[in-house]
Amino acid sequence: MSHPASVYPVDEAFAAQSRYRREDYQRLYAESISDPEGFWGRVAQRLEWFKAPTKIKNVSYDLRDFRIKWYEDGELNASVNCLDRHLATRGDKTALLFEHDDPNLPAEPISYRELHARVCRLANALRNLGVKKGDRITIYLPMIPEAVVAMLACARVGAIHSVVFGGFAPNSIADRIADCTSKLVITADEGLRGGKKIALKANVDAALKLPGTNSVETVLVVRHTGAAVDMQMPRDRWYDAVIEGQPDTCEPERMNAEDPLFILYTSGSTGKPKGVLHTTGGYLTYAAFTHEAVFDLREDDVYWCTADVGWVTGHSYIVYGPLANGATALVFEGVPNYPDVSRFWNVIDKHQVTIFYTAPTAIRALMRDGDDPVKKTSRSSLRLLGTVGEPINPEAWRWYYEVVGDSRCPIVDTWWQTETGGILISPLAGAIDLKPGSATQPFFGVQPALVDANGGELEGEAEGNLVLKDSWPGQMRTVYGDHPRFIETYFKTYPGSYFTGDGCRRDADGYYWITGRVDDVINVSGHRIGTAEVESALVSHPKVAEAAVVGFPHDLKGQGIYAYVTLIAGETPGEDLRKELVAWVRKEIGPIATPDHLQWAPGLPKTRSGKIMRRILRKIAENAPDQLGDTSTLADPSVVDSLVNERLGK
Ligand code: 6R9
Repeated sequence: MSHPASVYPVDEAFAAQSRYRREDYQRLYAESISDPEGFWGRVAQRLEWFKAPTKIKNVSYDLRDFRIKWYEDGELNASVNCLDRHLATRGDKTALLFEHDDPNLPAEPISYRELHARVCRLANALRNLGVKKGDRITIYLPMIPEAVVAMLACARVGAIHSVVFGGFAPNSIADRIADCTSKLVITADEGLRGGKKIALKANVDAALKLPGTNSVETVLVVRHTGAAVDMQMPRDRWYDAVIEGQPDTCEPERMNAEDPLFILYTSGSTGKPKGVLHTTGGYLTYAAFTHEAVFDLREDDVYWCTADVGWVTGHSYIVYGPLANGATALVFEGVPNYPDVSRFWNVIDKHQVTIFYTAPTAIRALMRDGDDPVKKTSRSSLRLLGTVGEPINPEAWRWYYEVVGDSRCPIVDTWWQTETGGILISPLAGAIDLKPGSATQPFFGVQPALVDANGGELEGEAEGNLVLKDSWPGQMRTVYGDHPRFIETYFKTYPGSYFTGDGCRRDADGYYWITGRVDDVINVSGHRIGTAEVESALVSHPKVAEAAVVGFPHDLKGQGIYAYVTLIAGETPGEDLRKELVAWVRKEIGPIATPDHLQWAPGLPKTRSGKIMRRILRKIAENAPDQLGDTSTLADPSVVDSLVNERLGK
């Protein structure tokens, strides 16, 4: 590297109190690799099992004999681990601390005892509605306590939840319902974010009019804003009414460790989102253990992860990890800039938050407003900061460290994926020196490697594609309903390894620096959007003949969405149509997929075999026409000139 990255050595005061110090990390990491059975067998003892596992790891990435199983003869229930287990010792401890969108509404602390009762009531209601072990339930809720209650109630009765982010539009909801044939949907009248209302129930109504959604028998509606909504009887039921009078205890379903816990849809290289399936024993063990180790959790911490439960970060590090650990987790309905840009810091002071975990995109946005909105708050309760979702640029890292954390709090930059269930590469703050922009070192049991395009492993200082050479308990087990796609996507590119889809550099100290996706996935504000999804939304518009979508560097979002659109013959490009197409994509997929740029393309650069050359489109979008590289293999190289001229406004 031309200029060595700065190093922030382990803070000795922090290390003195932390769970893992340098020598612990080295010793335990070595143990976890040389004796995975012994290591993960011991870790699993942190959970409460109906039947403790005797078989720990049963994994083969060999395509002729492929299997991923952890704790396969163990039996447990995730909700028991997150609730019942704490009643004797932590019954009155706050499990969830709910902070409304509106800062003037009182925060609501929910104790472990109360949360247990709420989950049991809903679980009983679900059973009464005919829900059985293995049934799929779609949850489309705002960030309110009922979202957590709904997830845990599913887990209690053995139903597989599929949480759909509240920012998705009816089409996306319908696709996700159809793919897993959900029997029941849990939603709310409306969501509320930054004072703006989101018509959740109306979106569900629209989704259920779309083909493929007949499996849904019941829609439970949480009354949240109190807005009037259409209730279609007997399908739609008020949440309050169905839990009314239900007992506050409920027999948990005995689940095998490898029984599914949830499905979470995520974007991949192809048009159709993948239903990432996680199972019970391995996932919960991994979420709980990583949460405790990476965040250096202590009994009296007030832990706040700003993610939404619609994403995997919300699943593992708002719900399952923290609650399995008996922690106090803040649940925040709002947004960072409402009612003003001090909201995060005010909430931290108000609830004396000690651990704060957010996304680089939020940090960059808040950094733009300067130091004053931060400095007028105290933040003295904070002791550890974290980031997740995308690479953090060193400038934002330093601002987070110096201004938000007053140069007192270590930052854990945690790299992981929906597929991995939990954090795989991250500092342990008492053990590993920090470097701004690097996720640093692998967690226990995790074996990252870098490979070149031919699959050859790169040693030492190198840059390549990031693979993982062995399994960990939190690994996804399949793509719901499409096991061949699971194998194809993750295990065929580099035989014998799991392919992450990320590019990565390893420096001379063995630190890992994620460089971003190497597939056709765009990371917009930490959310994964498949280029193919946006393309198919665009071409479904009657005036569009063809579309190509790429990512481009964006100051706030990390990456933005850049769409090239070819209209059908006879249609004229214009500002109105541009707006119409952008609105169309929002309507088809949801606001998170809104294109930032839409450029008219009389033609797209294609190879002679008709493949769109995205590499070239990316360079044009980046405004780097001098870096287009070889265009001689194109069927019609002149297409490129016209796109470049249009981009440069010539
Ligand atoms: C947890 C989550 C996964 C993709 C992943 C990578 C990017 C996540 C990162 C990071 C650099 C980090 N990513 N954390 N890149 N540094 N600390 O975000 O899951 O939504 O599935 O996204 O996000 O590209 O492959 P998911």
